[in-house]
Amino acid sequence: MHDKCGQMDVNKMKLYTFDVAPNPRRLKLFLAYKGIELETIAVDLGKKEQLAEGYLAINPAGTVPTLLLDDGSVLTDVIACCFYLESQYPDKPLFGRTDMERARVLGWVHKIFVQGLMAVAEMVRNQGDFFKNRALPGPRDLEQIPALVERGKLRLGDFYALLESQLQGGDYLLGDSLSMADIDAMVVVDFAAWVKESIPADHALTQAWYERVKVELGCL
Ligand SMILES: N[C@@H](CCC(=O)N[C@@H](CS)C(=O)NCC(=O)O)C(=O)O
Repeated sequence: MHDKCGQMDVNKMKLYTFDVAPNPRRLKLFLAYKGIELETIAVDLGKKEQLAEGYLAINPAGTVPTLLLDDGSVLTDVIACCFYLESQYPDKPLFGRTDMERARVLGWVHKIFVQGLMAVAEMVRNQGDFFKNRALPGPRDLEQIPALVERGKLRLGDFYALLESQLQGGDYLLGDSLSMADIDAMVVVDFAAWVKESIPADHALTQAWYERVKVELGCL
């Protein structure tokens, strides 16, 4: 829907999501920080609602979140949803203020997804009954590979080392202000708690950063 000035009314969007899962949580924290309210429809992953025919017709990948725009466009990746919403709601920027800052935030968001979130996902999904035959998200059944739990743990250790090293440069991952990179990295730390992993005790900069970001995002 467009208003009289031809602007798209972004509040007519619908968000399909399941707040406790890590990717939806990235988006939830982004929305909360920026004060964006959207109509939200819960897709219960515990009940495998993401695999229901009706939902797959909207997002064939069978993942959450999915952002459905008023014109029928669909965005199925957190980074795409956030990047789009940032352009519609520029206040309290989470992707920097200049082209170079935007590029740096995107680079870190990518790194955190691949090296952090995927490392923990390897650990979470390749053990236990809940993810039996569901080792990757989406409609395809895939067997667990227990060796990936150990590999995920090693990768997570490298990820924590990366955070500690980056935080030598400032209070936040990209200098002196909060960005999407901080939200994503905090979500990875909390996701790792699902498999009883935490920030190593000797990573003082990361410990302090985690507490700071939690307060700033109202996650107490
Ligand atoms: N490409 C998506 C990935 C989203 C994703 O993997 N979401 C998980 C929840 S964290 C999911 O929907 N899992 C469904 C399943 O396990 O079948 C994004 O970046 O947002």
